Amino acid sequence: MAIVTAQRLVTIERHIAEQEHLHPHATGEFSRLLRDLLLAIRLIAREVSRAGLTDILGLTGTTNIYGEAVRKLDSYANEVIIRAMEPGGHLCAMASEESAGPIILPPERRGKYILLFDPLDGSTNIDVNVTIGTIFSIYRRPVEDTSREPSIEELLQPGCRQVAAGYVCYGSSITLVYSTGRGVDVFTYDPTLGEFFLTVEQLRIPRRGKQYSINEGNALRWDPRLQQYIQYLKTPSGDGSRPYALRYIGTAVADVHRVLHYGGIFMYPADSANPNGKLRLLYEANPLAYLVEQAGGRASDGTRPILSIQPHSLDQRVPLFLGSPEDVAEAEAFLRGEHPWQRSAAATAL
Ligand code: P6P
Repeated sequence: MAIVTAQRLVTIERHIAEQEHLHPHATGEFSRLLRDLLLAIRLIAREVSRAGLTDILGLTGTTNIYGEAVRKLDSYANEVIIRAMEPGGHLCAMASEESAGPIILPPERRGKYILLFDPLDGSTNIDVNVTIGTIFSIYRRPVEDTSREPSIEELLQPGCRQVAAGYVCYGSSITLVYSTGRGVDVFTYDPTLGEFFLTVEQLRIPRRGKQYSINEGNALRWDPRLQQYIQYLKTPSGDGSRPYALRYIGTAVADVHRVLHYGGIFMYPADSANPNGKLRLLYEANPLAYLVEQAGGRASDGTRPILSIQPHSLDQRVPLFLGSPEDVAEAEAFLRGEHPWQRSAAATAL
């Protein structure tokens, strides 16, 4: 499916302004929130692009709340986003995968939005120049009352309540992909101008792809029906639609970015060692699922739509299957044990 590149010379600021009049209750506050976030993204992009030249690679010598080693760029990105967003008065709260608990804004700077983010996804890839990313998710506060401190329940909204979500890929080029509920648009950063230009308008994911993305190193720990699905993808078919190619970068943002453009399926499933998978529902799965669905794709935990899941904690993990609608539906059929191939001789030979 041809990717329609944008024909207009539109910066993201112009795009946000154009979208603003489309929002039923546009007050400009949402636009200003996005502009504050863009400042943080520009600062992170600058540090990522010169990480090898400044003393910002490597470890901080500290660990995060999950006991994982924190890298300098992780910590930098987290601080930059928090500091860029605090003064604007658009948020009542924010929460980061890299922070111990939610950051509640004081009454004098308390707005109606909630920002959840993963400041730097794929940080184990930082020191070897492999694509990493920032993921963000924006909700409205259920009840606007600046006098009342936001409760944790207000941050635990299902992904279907997102008003916007996006990610940035810091790779061969710096790409911002975001949606405010009217499809997905892609912007490419020109560091010489400090501008994000619209490069793909209304991105649509192919109905089916020919690539699958999963960490095969965990294969022996998978559910047998998932093993059957992966074997099915590897088994040549008469019509040439299989085998699929395996592509796995180890940064969810990068793997999902490829699936959004080329189609196919990205999976981080549960396994015998990780009963809920590895990826965070609020900071990774929800924003990525929102974008994939806005592009015409499908995202589930293997049985339920990701965006329908009621979160019970900020850092909960969830199995993730997302990508082309036909591929994800096929994976779900295998997980239910209902795919015809599972009854064939090939499958029983496993
Ligand atoms: P594994 C990066 O650390 C991350 O959180 C995701 O971006 C990525 O998809 C996943 O972990 C990779 O995990 O276990 O395959 O190394």
